[in-house]
Amino acid sequence: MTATGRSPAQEWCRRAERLAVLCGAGLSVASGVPTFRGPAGLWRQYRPEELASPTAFARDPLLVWQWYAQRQQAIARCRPNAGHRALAQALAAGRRLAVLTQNVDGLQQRACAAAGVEADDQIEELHGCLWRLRCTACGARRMLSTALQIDTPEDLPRCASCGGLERPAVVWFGEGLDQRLFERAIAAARASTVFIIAGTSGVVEPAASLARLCAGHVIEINPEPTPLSAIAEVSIRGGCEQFLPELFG
Ligand code: BJW
Ligand code: ZN
Repeated sequence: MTATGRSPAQEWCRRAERLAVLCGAGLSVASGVPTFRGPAGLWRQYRPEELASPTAFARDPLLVWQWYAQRQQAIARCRPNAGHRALAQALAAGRRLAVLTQNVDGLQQRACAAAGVEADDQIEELHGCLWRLRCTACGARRMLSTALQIDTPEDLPRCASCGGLERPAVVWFGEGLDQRLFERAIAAARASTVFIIAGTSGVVEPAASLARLCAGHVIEINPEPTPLSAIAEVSIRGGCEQFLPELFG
């Protein structure tokens, strides 16, 4: 604690000229969205690594689409939590904050919309969004407003312009991140004077390495240690839903 009654990490965040937050699945746990690598990360008998790949989609698009449709249905019932809201409120207050999210659930955007923030230029969806589709044949994109229900091959989503098979517009293993978006994320990480690693296992590259680009204070929020704990000046062993509001309070 400092003389103000705030922790050093709270003081850094309060005074930071430029903040960046790298978000992971842990941020959405309090909303009811399972993490990837925890015990609840399994779907049927598959690990996410076996489904989130271009090879898996080419081999069995029905299986992969059923996984995404089921996740869409579950996420549609979830609400943003206090962690998402703390970031949205900081953006609404005009903080220079870059939200670099690996999450594809769209909950941060919903929190921002609820706070009246149009922050498209401050939220980078590093791994895409499972509410967006992209045609595998012509590349046309569209947004979904409701979750898909996929039982048979006839239910697979098809492109309105060319009839091609659509896929979720997310980044699978072995696929590159959108280059311009990732360059903006690199610039935000380099420019940040405080960098918060919020609810990520820090094992998926290149997103994890963004945390290494900050020359200022690095703070981690995670109930468990991760490979990124070693570069964090402070590791807060707890949930984002409690500690993001505290850091931004
Ligand atoms: C809480 C909490 C609470 C719980 N509060 N916290 C360098 C070295 C080695 C390998 C590579 C490398 N560079 C690239 C690679 C290959 C690969 C990779 O990283 N592999 C490693 C896993 C070994 N990377 C790629 O393939 C990337 N592409 C790429 O690099 O392209 C260039 C290239 C091409 C070809 C060859 C080589 C290079 C793309 C990665 C795309 C990742 N996509 C996914 C799926 C997205 C779509 C979907 O959702 O279905 O993204 S995988 C999955 O992992 C998802 C997540 O965004 C990502 C990160 O997971 P995250 O968010 O950290 O979740 P968890 O579950 O792991 O952790 C949750 C954490 O929360 C835990 O720590 C809990 O303790 C904590 N927690 N409650 C706070 N309340
Ligand atoms: Zn098409």
